[in-house]
Amino acid sequence: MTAYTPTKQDKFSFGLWTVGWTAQDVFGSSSRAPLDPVEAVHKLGEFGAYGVSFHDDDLVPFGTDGGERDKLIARFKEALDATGVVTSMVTTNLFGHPVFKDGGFTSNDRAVRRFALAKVARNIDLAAELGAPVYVMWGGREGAESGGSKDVAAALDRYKEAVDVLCAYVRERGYNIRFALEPKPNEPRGDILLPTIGHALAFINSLEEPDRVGLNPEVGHEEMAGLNFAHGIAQALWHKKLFHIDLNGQHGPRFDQDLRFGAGNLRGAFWTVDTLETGGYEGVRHFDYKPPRTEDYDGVWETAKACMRNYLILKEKAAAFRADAEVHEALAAARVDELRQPTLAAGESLADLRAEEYDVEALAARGAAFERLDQLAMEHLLGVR
Ligand SMILES: [Mn+2]
Repeated sequence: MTAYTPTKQDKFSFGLWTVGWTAQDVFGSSSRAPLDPVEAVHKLGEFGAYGVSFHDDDLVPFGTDGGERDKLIARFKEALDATGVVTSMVTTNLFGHPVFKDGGFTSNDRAVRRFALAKVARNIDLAAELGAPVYVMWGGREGAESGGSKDVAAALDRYKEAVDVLCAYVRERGYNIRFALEPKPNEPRGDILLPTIGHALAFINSLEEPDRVGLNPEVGHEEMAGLNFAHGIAQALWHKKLFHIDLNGQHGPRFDQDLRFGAGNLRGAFWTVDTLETGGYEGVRHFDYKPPRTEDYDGVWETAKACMRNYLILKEKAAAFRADAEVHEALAAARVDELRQPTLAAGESLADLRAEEYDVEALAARGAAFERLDQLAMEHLLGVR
């Protein structure tokens, strides 16, 4: 249906590592041949994507230097120019190479930490050159499998040191780049530092330049921890820290499935889109998923198109829910607007509340009327309203 055809105004973006994942997993080798980043840009542009994102190593294989590196970057830029696709985000791979087996910023090995910072700084220069407004930090290897191996307080000191040093670098260079931390509870490490949106928000408050740093929450990462993603991003928005987002699908607490957006927890995806569309989020709608190992490249492109299509379908459903007169009645019956009213009136103090007579039994007997409201949302999602 043409109504769900994405355009650049929808601001959809994909990691090169998503469609380019060759599908090796813990139990098996690659099921797809490597994808040329230039082909990925052309395909995604053709489908209506606005941007692409990449890890340094997605574009320039680890260890490639000098003239070869320049050549790879130059042909990538040509693809961007030819398609009008922009670099919407850049990040660093501090997890793939065995040198990062105990992390990058928080490795016990100081020499590894120094190499990690140098690797990030080099790639920040490339991000600035390509005009990427957001630089993501996913510390997938920053963590531990065992209790005694990691001094968590020292690790957080080093994490803070790394982010502070990089904030200062961006400021000194005059780069128009903001950082976004990506929380994840586990996988590949047994336990990862900054495991949830809440942990990362608290960490940001300890930084030297907290205004330069926000979040890049991912649907599956929060749902792996059994958390409500829509609530998580609503809180991130409340703190003005939702700098970027990773959309994908997950079936509850289990391994990181990285399904296409909309698969897995469909009701969660509905509220996620509703929160993004009504909560003042202005960044890209970025997909970070992995086309399943079963698929060839025809299947890969189906999943990429489906991520955008599912977002647009859910956006339409959420808007219809918000415009429905019966929903307005149900919202009023559920006192949803009343929560926006301050608990104390202007000029009142706690003494006024203590002096008031409350009919507690009557208040307790009052129904909340939430189920009718939720059923209306479900019926919009099911397509019967
Ligand atoms: Mn991600």
